[in-house]
Amino acid sequence: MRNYFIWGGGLASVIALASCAGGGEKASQKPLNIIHIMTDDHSYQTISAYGHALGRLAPTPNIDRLAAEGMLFRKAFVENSLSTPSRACLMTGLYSHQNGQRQLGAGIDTTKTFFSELLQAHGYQTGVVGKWHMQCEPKGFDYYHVLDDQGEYYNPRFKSLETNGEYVREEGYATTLTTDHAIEFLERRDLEKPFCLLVHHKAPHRNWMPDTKYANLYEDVEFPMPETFYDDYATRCDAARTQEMRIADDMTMIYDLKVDELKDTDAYRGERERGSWQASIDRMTPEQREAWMAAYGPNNEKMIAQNLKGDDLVRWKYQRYIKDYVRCIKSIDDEVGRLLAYLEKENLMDNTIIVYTSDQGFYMGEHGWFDKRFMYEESFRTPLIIRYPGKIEPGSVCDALVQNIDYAPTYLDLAGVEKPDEMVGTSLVPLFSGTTPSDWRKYLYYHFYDYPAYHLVRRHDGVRDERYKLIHFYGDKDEYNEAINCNELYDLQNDPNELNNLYGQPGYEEVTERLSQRLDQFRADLKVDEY
Ligand code: SGN
Ligand code: CA
Repeated sequence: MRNYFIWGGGLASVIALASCAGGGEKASQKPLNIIHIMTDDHSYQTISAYGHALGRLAPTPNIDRLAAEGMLFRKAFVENSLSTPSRACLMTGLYSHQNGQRQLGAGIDTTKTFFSELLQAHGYQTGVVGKWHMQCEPKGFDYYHVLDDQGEYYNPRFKSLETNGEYVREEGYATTLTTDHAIEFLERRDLEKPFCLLVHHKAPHRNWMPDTKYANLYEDVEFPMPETFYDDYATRCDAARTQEMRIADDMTMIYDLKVDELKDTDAYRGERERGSWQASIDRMTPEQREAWMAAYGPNNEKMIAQNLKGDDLVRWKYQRYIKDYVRCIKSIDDEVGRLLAYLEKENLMDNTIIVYTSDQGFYMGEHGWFDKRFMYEESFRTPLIIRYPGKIEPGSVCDALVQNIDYAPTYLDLAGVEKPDEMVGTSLVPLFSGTTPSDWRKYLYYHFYDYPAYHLVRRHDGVRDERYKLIHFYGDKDEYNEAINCNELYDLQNDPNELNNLYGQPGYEEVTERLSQRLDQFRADLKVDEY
């Protein structure tokens, strides 16, 4: 299938004008451009604007600048905390069971309209760079320069119209190269038309490989472990006990934690781990490999000499994991800064809305975990920052419940394009004023389907309101686990760490009934076909 279009094709130039409310004469005259920056697995805990302890130790000044000049969303969520499903929500404005992309490797219904197609048809120049990861070709883009599947950190392969859709290796670090291609799109654009550009970084996805220039950054910093690191899952359903995403048990010494020196010992978890790691190292140029080993070698030797065991080893794992992760974030932040500097130089800051988000949240050791998938806050939530001069008050904060199905309607709204009837998400534009409309959604629906699969997180759906969350885990017995049909209820106000499952506890009958009814209503209204 080749659904992409030729660069600069002559299309109707129905362009949206930025409204002049507070925007000044200059902004009102220029068409509105859209830049959607989306990282992969970036936790809000590691963006300093969110005020978390990790973000304070590893600051992100350029991303913070977007928040200082725009709006920080503190209750932004995904519908299905996994890459391809999340990207399908972004492109279609539909829930997973509606757009077909329920699991990581299966599904997109390509007959569904992508917002990029509608923007393109209304005169926007559209581009996507970096991690596309949809299970179909880029659809509705004049320009694409995308990574193969998850992409690689070093010397990754990209495909584009220029390579006739063939993947070609490019030398460099993924985060930098992705920004290069974003700037390339901007350089080549038709100055007469507005643009919409999706800048989708691979970082900080597993296995968290930093640029060699940052391989030693934060080495002497001790990052605090989250309060819930040693969660014993006492009040929960079995799902929390049977997952395979624990830092202590499931994070691997070689591929994840980069102790190359152990690859010929009993520490490696089999050929898959060794193979994945070897492939990452083999991709490097001799210079990159040398710089890499120069940074990791001495630190690894130091750790090996200590012969760490038990909890000491777990704590070392945590430090190595967080450090590599925030090293990747450092490059992301630099490259956001480079993109902003380019927009400034090109005088595009006034008439471009800039959105910063991630395809989902991530566990930074909360509940002992890495990865995502669960409906607990750290992975259900995602960072979201929007800068829109003249329309959004600098330094503002939004606490309305928003979700990744809302991006497509928002971008259509900003471009003055009517939202198709089937799109279920809601435009975020009314929130930009700083006041939440009284009829704004009071409940969010979540649904995770990717089981049995990597990390073995059971299927579940649920609802969340301002204060409470109800989760229902379901599934038959299989070769990995017993059958599950189990509920959890959390009071996020009194128990923000979600440690105390209140389902079935006396005193919670009313709230349980209310949330159960709402969950049933979502399932019926949205025609959900499994739960
Ligand atoms: C890979 C990772 C998993 C991760 C999925 C989904 N394993 O399979 O840890 O959960 O991607 O991530 S790895 O050994 O290949 O690194 S997602 O961001 O694409 O949803
Ligand atoms: Ca992801």
